[in-house]
Amino acid sequence: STPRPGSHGTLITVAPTGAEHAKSDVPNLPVTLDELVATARDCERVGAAMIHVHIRGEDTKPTLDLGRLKDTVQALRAETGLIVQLSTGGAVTDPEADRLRVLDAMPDSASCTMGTVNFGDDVFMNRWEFIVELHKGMQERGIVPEYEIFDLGQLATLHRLLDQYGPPAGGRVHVDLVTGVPGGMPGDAETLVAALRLLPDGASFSATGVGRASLPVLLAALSTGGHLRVGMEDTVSYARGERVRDNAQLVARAAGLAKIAQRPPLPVGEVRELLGVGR
Ligand code: KMH
Ligand code: ZN
Repeated sequence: STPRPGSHGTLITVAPTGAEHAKSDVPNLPVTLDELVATARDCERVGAAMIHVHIRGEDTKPTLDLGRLKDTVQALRAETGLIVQLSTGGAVTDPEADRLRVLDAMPDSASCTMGTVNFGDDVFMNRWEFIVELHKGMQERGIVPEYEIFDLGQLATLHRLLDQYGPPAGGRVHVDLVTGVPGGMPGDAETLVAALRLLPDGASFSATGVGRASLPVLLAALSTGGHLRVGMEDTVSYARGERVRDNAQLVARAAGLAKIAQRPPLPVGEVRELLGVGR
């Protein structure tokens, strides 16, 4: 079969913070700008090329404050060579208007979830009209989307979006398969393979497994030409009974396994080409 785009090497994205873990439960979670920049530098050093960013306020709670988002993009650009992807998913409680406004921080890339999904005890809302607004907002601003897929039907929505509203900024389609969320698709190799059959032609993909799905999905992604997303947004346990020390520990493990799979971490320049991200 045709190799997937960029599949001679591996894009490693780090998702260091997320919106779900409380700093009080996970004291080593990066929540300040200094902590985020330090983590980003460490992760870049061991093989990450992109960072998926959720930020926190002074109170350590998730925020979509535009000024803070702009400062974060600027600091990450100044201090690292990483591709900066802001989350438009935010926290499950964030209003649509705030999530759309994230685009005004002008990141290189932004996440764009392809449908509503039960999310543990909560609901992560993504109405069709909202998805269209996000997609168009990114087209207008030249921001490259990463389409987040939590369940198989969301890939059908991605086809509908591209058919009706055309290709994203940058002209490439990149999908992140987020598995193992309670309410979404399970984190196992069989489900990953089922998802791949539904990808748009020529699309690249990364995969992530939440919690204990982390390693099985990482290995399945490596063996199917996919890319990787790892980080404390998705996993705070490194092994049974062992907490993650820091994000770089997860990136280093992913990079090591990617090398063993003969698909070493892609340098940022190649990832920019792969995703159609300029600078
Ligand atoms: N925090 C989740 C509700 C994204 O970043 O785009 C949504 C999420 C997806 O993390
Ligand atoms: Zn996220």
